[in-house]
Amino acid sequence: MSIGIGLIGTGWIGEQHVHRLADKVAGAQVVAVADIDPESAGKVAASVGARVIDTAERLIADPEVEAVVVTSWGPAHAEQVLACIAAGKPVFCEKPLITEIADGLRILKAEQAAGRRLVQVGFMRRYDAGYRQMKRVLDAGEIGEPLMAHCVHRNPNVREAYTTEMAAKDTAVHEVDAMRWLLGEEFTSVQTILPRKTAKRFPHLQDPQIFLFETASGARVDVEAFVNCQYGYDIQCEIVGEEGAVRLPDPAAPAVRKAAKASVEVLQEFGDRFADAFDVELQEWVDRLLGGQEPSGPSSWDGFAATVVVDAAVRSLHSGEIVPIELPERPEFYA
Ligand code: NAD
Ligand code: ISE
Repeated sequence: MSIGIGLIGTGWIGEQHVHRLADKVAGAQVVAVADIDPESAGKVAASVGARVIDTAERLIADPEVEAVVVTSWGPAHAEQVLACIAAGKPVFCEKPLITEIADGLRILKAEQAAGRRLVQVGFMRRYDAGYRQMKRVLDAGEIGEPLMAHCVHRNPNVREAYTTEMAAKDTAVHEVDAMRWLLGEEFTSVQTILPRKTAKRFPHLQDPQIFLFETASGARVDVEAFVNCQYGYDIQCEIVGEEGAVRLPDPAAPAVRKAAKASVEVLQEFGDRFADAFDVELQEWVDRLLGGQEPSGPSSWDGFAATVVVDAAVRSLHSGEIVPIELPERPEFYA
């Protein structure tokens, strides 16, 4: 048994997900792709024997497409997800679910009106083995009540099109989701702190940035986003509780001892660091759909809440002030 998948947006991650779905995920068949760049769509479609459909709207309506993966650029996500909900088709949407808060409210309303969960958001860290181990330790109460968390998100470098606001919206948004999930509570305020800028950046960019969050229980979470660190793709996380601390393990790698040094390779790409997490994320999504179940991963509410949080971080970036984070009450539908 397999499910027919249509994918919208055949860029960097779209192409990776197409191959993941075609070659690794059991029970998935990529039947069609769409992209505003027909050349890109044609190339990716040909590599897996899928059809090219000329618009996202027609792909969503296509009878062979039973579920949709959205990997277009962020500002296009909301309308494409809303069209999937209107068509009653499950949709896996890469982060961010939305770029405008008003669109998030429209998605929450439409999905609740549909009466069942149709949307899953691509926050893949929830599927990473190391983060899942941390979650088990926290949920078992092994370190007592969490008091503080220290997170590091470093990329070796970024494209010139990467803007200062993307440090929150595109990069630290992963920590926002991961920490909401690990701690099981919402953020209530944020302050964006701007350290000395690295010389190894495009001139328009403020890099690095530090986000200092407070949670509803008063825990503090600091997130360093440093996207031109040069040396590799490095994700660190430590949660400190009343009785102990838990730290995200680094990916397993052999330690080499040579020429008076002991060294471990640092990965260079997020595609490599989270390859297994992406596989598990899509496999679990497909398994749920094939089993006739609603998706169990990050929901529309999670996608909405993450954007509300990073939106406040961007306001703090501009004002320098501590900015309160005001989330409406979570609907029972997403409990
Ligand atoms: P990209 O620019 O390489 O690809 C985006 C593709 O979408 C392009 O081919 C573009 O032509 C197409 N597109 C844009 N608007 C469209 C529309 N209206 N209809 C159809 N196609 C459209 O970008 P990317 O790096 O692949 O990122 C895509 C999305 O995935 C972004 O939202 C990004 O944040 C997310 N992403 C997530 C992760 C992760 O770690 N989970 C990593 C990378 C990217
Ligand atoms: C990118 O969009 C991602 O999602 C990566 O996981 C992140 O590390 C990077 O900073 C973002 O630009």
